[in-house]
Amino acid sequence: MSQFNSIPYQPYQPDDVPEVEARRFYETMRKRRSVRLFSDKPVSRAVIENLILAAGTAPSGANKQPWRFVAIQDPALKHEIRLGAEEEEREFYARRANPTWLEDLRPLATDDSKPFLEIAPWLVVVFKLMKDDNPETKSDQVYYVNESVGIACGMFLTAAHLAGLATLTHTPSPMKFLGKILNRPDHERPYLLIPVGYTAEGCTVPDIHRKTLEQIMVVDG
Ligand code: IYR
Repeated sequence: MSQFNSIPYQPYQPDDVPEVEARRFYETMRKRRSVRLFSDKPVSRAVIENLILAAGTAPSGANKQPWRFVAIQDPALKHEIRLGAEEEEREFYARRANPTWLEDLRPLATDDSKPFLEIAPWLVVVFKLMKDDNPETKSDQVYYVNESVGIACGMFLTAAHLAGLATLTHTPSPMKFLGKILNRPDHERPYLLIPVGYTAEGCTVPDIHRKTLEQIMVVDG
C-alpha cells in the first residue's frame, strides 16, 4: 500500500456535452493572436495574480512545479528590460540569425525595436527552476522542466485570452540579462517574456494562417 493518501476527485462539469464545449472553446481560442501593439491601459494586479494562479495549475514532472513568474509593472524596470532586449535583438537581426531564419520572420515584420516592452502595463517573465527550491520537498531534483513550464505558459496565455487580454510570447535570445536585471538566483533560468495588456486602438496583426486539421492531425498512425 502506498503511504500517500488519495482523495476523491470531482471532475469539472461543464454545462454542455463535450462536442459543444470543445467546439466553443476552439472558436474562442482561434481568436487569440500574438500582439505587438499594446495599449498602456492598466491591468490590475488581481488579474495578473489570477493568470499566474491558473498557470500554476499546470501538470509538472513529479509535481515539482518548476516555475517562477516575475510580474513587472515598474516603468524603470520595464525600461531596463527593453534596453536589454533591444541590445540582444540588434545582435540577432544583424548577426545571430541565419538568412533562412530572417526570411521565415519576414511575414511577421519584426525588427529590433521593442516598444511594447515599455507600453504593455505588465511584463511577466517566466523562469524555469533548475532545482526545486521548495523547503517542503525532500529532494531538489526537477523533471521534464521544459515540458512542465511550456504547458504552464500555454495555460497562462489561454487564461489571459479568456480574460480579454492580449499577450506576446517574446524570446529575446539569449535571455540571461533578465536574470541579472531581476536579481534572480542562479537556478532560475529565463524561459519566456510575456507582455500582458490590452491591444492598442487600431492594432493590426500579420495576415498569417493556421494549418488545417488535416495537416496537423493523424488518426491511428
Ligand atoms: N526574438 C526576435 C525574433 C523572433 C523570432 C521568432 I522564432 C519569432 O517567432 C518572432 C521573432 C524578435 O522578437 O524580434
